[in-house]
Amino acid sequence: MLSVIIPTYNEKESIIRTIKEAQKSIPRNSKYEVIVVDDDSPDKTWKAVSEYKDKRVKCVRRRKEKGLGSAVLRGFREAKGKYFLVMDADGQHDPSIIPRMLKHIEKNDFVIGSRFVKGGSAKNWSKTRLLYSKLAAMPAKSILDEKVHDPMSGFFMIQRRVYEENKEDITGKGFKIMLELMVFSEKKRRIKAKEVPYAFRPRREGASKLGIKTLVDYGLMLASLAVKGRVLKFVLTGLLGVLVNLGVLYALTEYAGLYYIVSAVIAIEIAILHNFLWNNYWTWRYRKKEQGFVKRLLSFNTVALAGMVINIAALWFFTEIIGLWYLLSQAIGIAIGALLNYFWNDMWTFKSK
Ligand SMILES: Nc1nc2c(ncn2[C@@H]2O[C@H](COP(=O)(O)OP(=O)(O)O)[C@@H](O)[C@H]2O)c(=O)[nH]1
Ligand SMILES: [Mg+2]
Repeated sequence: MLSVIIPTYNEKESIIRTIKEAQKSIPRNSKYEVIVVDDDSPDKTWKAVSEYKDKRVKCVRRRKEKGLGSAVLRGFREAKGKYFLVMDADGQHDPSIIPRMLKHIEKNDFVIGSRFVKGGSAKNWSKTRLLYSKLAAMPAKSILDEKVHDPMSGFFMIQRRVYEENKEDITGKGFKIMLELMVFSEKKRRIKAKEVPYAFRPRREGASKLGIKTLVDYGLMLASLAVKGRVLKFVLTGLLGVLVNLGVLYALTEYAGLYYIVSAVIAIEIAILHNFLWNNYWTWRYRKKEQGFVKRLLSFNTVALAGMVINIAALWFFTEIIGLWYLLSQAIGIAIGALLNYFWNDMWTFKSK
């Protein structure tokens, strides 16, 4: 059975049309239910839904809780299907791709309605809006293993088990539930996602609820997901690498009797190799990597060394030219080096296939 979950807030004008359109798109022989989760909308969206007499359609009217993310989670909790589909009420998500989504869901964990793969579009968007949207998607892509062009899509289908596996972790505070689900899934196993293109349509009635606050929430959510996922692993690896570096430096100098500068060069290289192995087998573990092992190793090594040069350059620049205290300059240098390493490795060394 397919459970279609539609969160609503003040969508009286379009909800019924959206439900009808979705019903028409679901293949005749498929069992389904539609669950509208409404946050006690002042325009009485809940009433419109309950007056729509169809046993397969139900409305959850939440009186206390508010928010898109938690509404979708509520829908998941109510859902009885093997597959869950989430879509907007406002007509932006074209349900005619549902049959294609259903075709792919058996073999995938996520099937994503995508504006940004071939065949997909967001025609009524201005160039700037499109650019913003793609920019906002970039950090989201970098915290995912699976290659996804539209990680912020609100139109997606999942296997029920994806929800079951992650229901303890997921908060619903952010409004990008799919992204949250993907990040938490990828902490547990390799996932498979398929993007199905569709043409994003203009909102039919009413107004978007997303404003500046949403943007801030999005930033916070990304930061928290990053810390819980890949970025934390990357930082931990780096810290462990420092210990390895110091240990090898000490051992080679004290026990092997090497000149300490020679020990340091060897220690740096060993620490880089150490970091590479952790990042390859842990931080970016589940990503299907495009480059072979040796190429990855060389790429990782190159950016690590380049990062050190840039670190020293920044130390010099901020101390001599800007006049900062040298330890502060060094902290800035380390930060710049770490960012360079992270993004280089994400976009190049461990680039996804
Ligand atoms: N239950 C519930 N639904 C919401 C809330 N905010 C937005 N929605 C619904 O979530 C969907 C997406 O919201 P929308 O404003 O269209 O976002 P946009 O498409 O990004 O502009 C629509 O169906 C909204 O009615 C909320 O706080 N609670
Ligand atoms: Mg919308």
